[in-house]
Amino acid sequence: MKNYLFKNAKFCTTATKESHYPVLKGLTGEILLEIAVAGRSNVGKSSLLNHLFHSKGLVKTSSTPGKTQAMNFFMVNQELVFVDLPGYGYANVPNEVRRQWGPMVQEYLQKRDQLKLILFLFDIRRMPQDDDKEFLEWAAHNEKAVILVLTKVDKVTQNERSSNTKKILQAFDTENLQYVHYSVVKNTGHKEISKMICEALNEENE
Ligand SMILES: Nc1nc2c(ncn2[C@@H]2O[C@H](COP(=O)(O)OP(=O)(O)OP(=O)(O)O)[C@@H](O)[C@H]2O)c(=O)[nH]1
Ligand SMILES: [Mg+2]
Repeated sequence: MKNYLFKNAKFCTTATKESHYPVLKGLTGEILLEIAVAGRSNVGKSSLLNHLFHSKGLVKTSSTPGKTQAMNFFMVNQELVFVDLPGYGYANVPNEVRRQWGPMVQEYLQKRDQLKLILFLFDIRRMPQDDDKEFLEWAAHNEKAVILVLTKVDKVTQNERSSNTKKILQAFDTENLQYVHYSVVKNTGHKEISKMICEALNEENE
C-alpha cells in the first residue's frame, strides 16, 4: 500500500472554472490524484488543511463565514493534491458569489477526472439541511468516494458526540458512509484521517 505523507505543502493556484484548473504532475510525469475538501461555510475546511499539513497560515482561515470564495489547489510532497472548496450555505456573501458557487463546484465535480476523494466536512453540533444532503447527492452522482468528517468535536461532550453522530448519519441516510471525528483544537482525528485517505486512494488505484 502506498503511504502518502502530507508534508511540504505548497499553494499552487486559485481557480473558478475548468480552464484555470492546474495540471499537476508527479516526479515521473504522472497526473497527481486529487482530494477535495467540501462543506458548509465556516465548518473548518481551511483549518483542517492547515492541521493536516502541519502548517500555520498556508491556507487562509477566518471566523467570518464565506472567506474562501474560489477553489484553492495545494500540492503535498509532489505526490498528491488537495483542493479547498468554497463553502456553501452562508447568506451574507454577495449575491454574485452565491450564484456562482453551484455551477463552479458542479463543473469541478463532473469534469475533474483525477478527483478521487471528497472530504465532506460537517459540524458535529448541527443537523443536515437540504443543501448538505444535496451536496452529498452530487458527489454520489459523480461517483466520487466520500469520507464524512465530523468537525469541531471539542465543542461537545462525549455523550453528545455519539448521539449527534448517530442522528447525523441517520439524517444523511446513505449506506456505508465512512466517517471520522475531527478537532483541530484538540488534535483529534489526524492519524485516523491520514490512514483513511491512504486506504481510499489505494483502493481507487487498484
Ligand atoms: N473549536 C474549534 N473551532 C474550529 C475548529 N476548526 C475550525 N475552527 C474555527 O472555525 C472557524 C472557521 O474555520 P475555517 O477553517 O476558516 O472554515 P472554512 O470551512 O474554511 O470556512 P469558509 O472558507 O468560509 O467556507 C474559525 O474561527 C476556526 O478557528 C475546531 O476543530 N474546533
Ligand atoms: Mg475556507
